[in-house]
Parts: sequence; structure tokens; C-alpha cells
Amino acid sequence: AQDPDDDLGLATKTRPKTEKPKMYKVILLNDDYTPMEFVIHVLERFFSINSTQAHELMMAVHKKGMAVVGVFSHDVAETKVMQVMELARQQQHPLQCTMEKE
Ligand code: TYC
Repeated sequence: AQDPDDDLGLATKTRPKTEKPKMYKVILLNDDYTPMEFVIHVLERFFSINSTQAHELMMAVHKKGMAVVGVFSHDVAETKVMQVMELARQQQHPLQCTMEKE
């Protein structure tokens, strides 16, 4: 009746000790009203992107509609999105920034 090997499936799976954290893409969306200079400023300030690359990335968003501006852990990505959205709100720009699981 009772299977001696019946361990009820507990703790039988082996797995690596450390799980790799899920990473999140932070995505910037284009719109018709946010000034290019403001977008460049945001990329420099919150994403530590130098001015040459910030200009290129801003133009990529402007032309293609969106671009990934960085990949971070969940908490860091969430903070970056909040910082961008808050500064845009303060300066009354419609800039949108979002995050997505990689
Ligand atoms: N399209 C905007 C303009 O022509 C510039 C812009 C670029 C806005 C990137 C948002 O994420 C953005 N002023």
C-alpha cells in the first residue's frame, strides 16, 4: 500500500543555488511634443548615457517610435521609469517611459 519511495514529491528537484534575477527593459516612447533636448537630458541624467549617444538614442526613438534605453533589475527599472515620468510631469511634457520583462 505504502510506497517506501513515496516522498510526496518534496525537495526532490535539484537546481542551481542562485537563481538569475529577471531583467527588465526600460523603453522610451516617441511623441510629437516633448522637446528633443529634454529627452537627451533625461538619457544623460537617469541612464548615464553620454551626450553623443544620448542624441543618437533620442533620434532612434523619434524615428522608430520607441527604443530600449537600458536593461535593469526590477527595482532599478521601476525607479528609472518613475524618475523619468516624474520629471516629464513636472515640466509638463507628455513623454512616456515604460518597462517590460526581458
Ligand atoms: N518627437 C519629438 C519631437 O519631434 C522628440 C522626441 C524624441 C520625443 C524621443 C520623445 O522619446 C522621445 N520633438
